[in-house]
Amino acid sequence: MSEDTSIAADLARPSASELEALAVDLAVSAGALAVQRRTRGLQVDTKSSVTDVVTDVDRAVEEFLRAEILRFRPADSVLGEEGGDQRRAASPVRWLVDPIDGTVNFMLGLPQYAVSVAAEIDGQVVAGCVTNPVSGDVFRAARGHGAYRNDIRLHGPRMVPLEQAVIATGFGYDASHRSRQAGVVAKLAGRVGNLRRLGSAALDLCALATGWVDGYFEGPLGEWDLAAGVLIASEAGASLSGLNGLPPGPDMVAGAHPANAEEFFALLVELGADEVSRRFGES
Ligand code: 2AM
Ligand code: CA
Repeated sequence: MSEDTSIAADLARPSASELEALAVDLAVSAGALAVQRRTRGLQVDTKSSVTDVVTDVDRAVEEFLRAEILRFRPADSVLGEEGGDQRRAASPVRWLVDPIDGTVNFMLGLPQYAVSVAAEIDGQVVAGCVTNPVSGDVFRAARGHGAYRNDIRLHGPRMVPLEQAVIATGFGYDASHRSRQAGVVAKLAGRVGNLRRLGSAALDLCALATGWVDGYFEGPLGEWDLAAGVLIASEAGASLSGLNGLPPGPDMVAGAHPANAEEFFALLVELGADEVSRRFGES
């Protein structure tokens, strides 16, 4: 390969650490934009149901992210919650962005929402950043290089028996699906230490990475909700699964300390968490 060709190949195939650095810049700037725009008031619309909301700020922040990605890396593809999949064949890199994860919290003013930015190479997530622009927390990871919260290395959740474990989960926007999810959670409540429902899947996964919760499960989610958070939790040392031997994905994400993950995942299957998630797609 000539020197010119190999330089071109390097540009087309960036390292995970380069993509992580760009993800951090993008997510931090986008978070600042969300906070600043919120002070001007919000225009709220609904999507799949009356409780599935989107604000003009979600759309503006996604537009900002798409424009910035294309400014730095014009050949890359971008998938975003509000703007859909914009495919370009020229680069192996695809970005997955959620401009605001926890939109209901954002609308209410509850300071638990995030910007999530992840980058895939050839379909594998290699870098990600989740920021909570109100608390100032910046969670990030590059595949093979560990996970960090504001430059503090993360080591994942505690190893505690399930009867002591604090488990986070989330509920969907469809009312009948939410009732079925609550049925699983009602049974789970008596089998684990306690429950948390914080309202942002991306931040829940970062809480798992940090050890602020001992376990997490939720499904279905959007790819943009989970891409960065799953990498951050995995790089911190948590075990992530989609249940029944499947990898974590939009149907289901579950995570815990490796030493009690199998027991936790088996309990979720026993309680029907996987069925509830799957049935949502059929309803
Ligand atoms: P959002 O705020 O970006 O919409 C709430 O439990 C969490 O799950 C939030 O991260 C929310 O993302 C996400 N969520 C809830 N229902 C969802 C659905 N049907 N599809 C995708 N994400 C969903
Ligand atoms: Ca969102």
